[in-house]
Amino acid sequence: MDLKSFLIFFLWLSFSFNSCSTQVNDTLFINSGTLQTYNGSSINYSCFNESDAFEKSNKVLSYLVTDTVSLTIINNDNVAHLFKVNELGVESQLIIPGEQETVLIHSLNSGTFIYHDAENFPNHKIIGLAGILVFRNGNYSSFYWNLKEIDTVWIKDIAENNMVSTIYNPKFFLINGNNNPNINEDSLARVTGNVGDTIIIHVVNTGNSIHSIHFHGYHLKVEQSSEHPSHVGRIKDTFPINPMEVLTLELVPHQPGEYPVHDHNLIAVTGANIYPNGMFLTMLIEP
Ligand SMILES: [Cu+2]
Repeated sequence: MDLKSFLIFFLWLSFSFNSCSTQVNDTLFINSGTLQTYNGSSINYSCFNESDAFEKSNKVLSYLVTDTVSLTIINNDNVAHLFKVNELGVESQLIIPGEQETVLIHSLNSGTFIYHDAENFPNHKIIGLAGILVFRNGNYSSFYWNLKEIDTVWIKDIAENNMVSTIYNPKFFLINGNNNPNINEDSLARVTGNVGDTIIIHVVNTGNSIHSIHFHGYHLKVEQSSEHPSHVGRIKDTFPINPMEVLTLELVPHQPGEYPVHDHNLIAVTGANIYPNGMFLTMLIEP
């Protein structure tokens, strides 16, 4: 490219970037609270929430690829935290208790990402601090699954000694902090739509175990796989996902009905050894 063409290209690039980029301001609050299990125990848990009220699910951050996001993270906890998105090179300053930090986030490509607390890693992630970040090309029907299993002994070990026992034995299996049967009340998780719709499911694994999601009734297409880019385009019904991996899946339902979707690793459809529980919900597709 000669100098003149380069300058024209550069001016075009600056113009298109400036004219399309939108500044978006957003806020996350780091809160600590408790998760209630179905069998009555309370688990200490922390999340990135949208207000200073503790919620058991990390806020889904969803933006357009044309957005430049100024995200302020407020630490309501009594220990320091650090906000990080590995794939986008985003990392905050250390956020000390009672203080806040702001990061700028921008992605040239659409996709699903994990944001998490990188301070005292992985302990702060284990106690809950990891959520879904999406950059999208437009508005479409989207659902969000943050898969995470919980070993209550590890949570207690971290609270008391800031370290974990060597044996990992999770008993609770959650999607967005919920488990079967109440999981179907989570409108971010429960897939609903009509035959012929294009439905995107953003799946992240913020736990420590491998999960393998099995869809009944439909085959889905891999749109993005952070660990296995060569799987993009594959159409199938079971999707293994490693810890800290993300998947973007496309579903175009060909038939109406209510079909189950669940972890094929069957320990994950239990809760404290009782079945059915855990990562097990249904999809409702109307004609
Ligand atoms: Cu199945």
